[in-house]
Amino acid sequence: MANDASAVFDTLSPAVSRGSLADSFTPPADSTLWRKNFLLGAATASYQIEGAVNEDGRLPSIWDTFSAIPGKVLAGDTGAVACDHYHRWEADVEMLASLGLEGYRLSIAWPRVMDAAGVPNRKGLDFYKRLLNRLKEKGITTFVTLYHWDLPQHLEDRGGWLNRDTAYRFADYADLMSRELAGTVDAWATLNEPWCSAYLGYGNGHHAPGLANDRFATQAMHHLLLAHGLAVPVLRANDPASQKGIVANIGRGTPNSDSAADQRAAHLFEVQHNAWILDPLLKGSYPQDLFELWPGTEPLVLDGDMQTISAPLDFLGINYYFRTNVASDGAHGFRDVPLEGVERTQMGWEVYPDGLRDLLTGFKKTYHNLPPIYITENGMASDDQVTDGHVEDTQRISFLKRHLAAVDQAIKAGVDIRGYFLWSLMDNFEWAFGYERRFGVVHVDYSTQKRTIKRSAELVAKFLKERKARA
Ligand code: IFM
Repeated sequence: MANDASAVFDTLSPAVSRGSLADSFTPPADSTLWRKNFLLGAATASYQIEGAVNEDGRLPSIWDTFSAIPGKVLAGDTGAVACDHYHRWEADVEMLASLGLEGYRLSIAWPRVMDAAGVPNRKGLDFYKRLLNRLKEKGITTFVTLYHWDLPQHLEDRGGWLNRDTAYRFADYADLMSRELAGTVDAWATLNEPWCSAYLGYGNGHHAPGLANDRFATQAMHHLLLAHGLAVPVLRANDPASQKGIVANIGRGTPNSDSAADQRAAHLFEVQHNAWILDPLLKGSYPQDLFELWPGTEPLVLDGDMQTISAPLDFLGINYYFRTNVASDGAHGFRDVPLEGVERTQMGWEVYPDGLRDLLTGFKKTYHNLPPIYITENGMASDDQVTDGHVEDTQRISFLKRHLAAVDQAIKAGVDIRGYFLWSLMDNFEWAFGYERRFGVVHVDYSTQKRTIKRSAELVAKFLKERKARA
């Protein structure tokens, strides 16, 4: 599976070659991460890296519209060029392979592959066919997300995720993609982080399409989950050999004190962030305390919807970044109480690896039918600079090491975790934060599009090379 990483090792920075940091990154001998079948890869998403928004028949997405509105995205950035991956994909695949990364999670831009009447756009489809075929040639396992937030604008013009019909249009899109790409995709994820699409897009307006209404958020969430449920059997029929799943962002909420009220607040936080997604998928019902929190926000659910949504999954993708410390709030059940003196990233997010372990082990207890898990995103943003051709992203190295250790602990506690994807392969368009926040293990100079492999990626590659040699 892994490729010859010699291209990277020839250029390892001196300190890595000498060993100290490298030795400290390498997992202990008894770590489950040494298992050859534990997939280690990296992830990206279409709008965040592709650019070429007006090329080869791509239609506008809600993010093109939203980012063009002054004040919506930091520094007025847009994804119009991004990492120019649409033109540089071949070199980017070489880079991925040279790092020895075994898996690549990418997403398809819905507005690139079909028009408003559902007619396929051959040029857009061919881009993904070339990309996926090349990844297969390189022996890289492919995880493809159908929807990572770039809804075609023509669908938003008809109500977007507030319109039930969008769920059926999504199933048509899944049908086209799985007929066209069958055989090149190892795992399909229907949606990335429906919580974010619903709450940031329709609940508080921080993301496209920029609407802010609690009732909108819950209805959008229901339609997103319905879209997922409608797509799963379509994917199964068209591409039976692949795995089918969905990607959820999960949040750890810990109580600010031992008081019963704060304990309840932390519970409600996790209901709102986690059970809101996982209960409908795995239990076929919405958690009722959710609507007690926000009376009157129940979505309209039609007969049969919950059965559709809870279609069996082959895998569950989990994205984890930070924890939130919460206290009781008379009005809404919980409020965020940021802790002082804790380690934070460029996003201001607290670094809290135990949260990943604790959530995963908790899910195993709560959901008797928990499918195999892939950590489909984990990583951090830092203000990385290139100095003498190198990027010393020390905090990220430590972050990754500690989160991988948390994954190992969860596996040892009995959770079936099959792989881990770094977010992200390269610095990219971080939504409302534009290009300022750098999540990549590869640095991108946006003025030249030069890629520079950061120290963290070198160390991951070194570990993968060592693991391959031991196999
Ligand atoms: O960049 C995003 C990604 O698109 C979805 N998950 C969280 C990442 C970091 O914010």
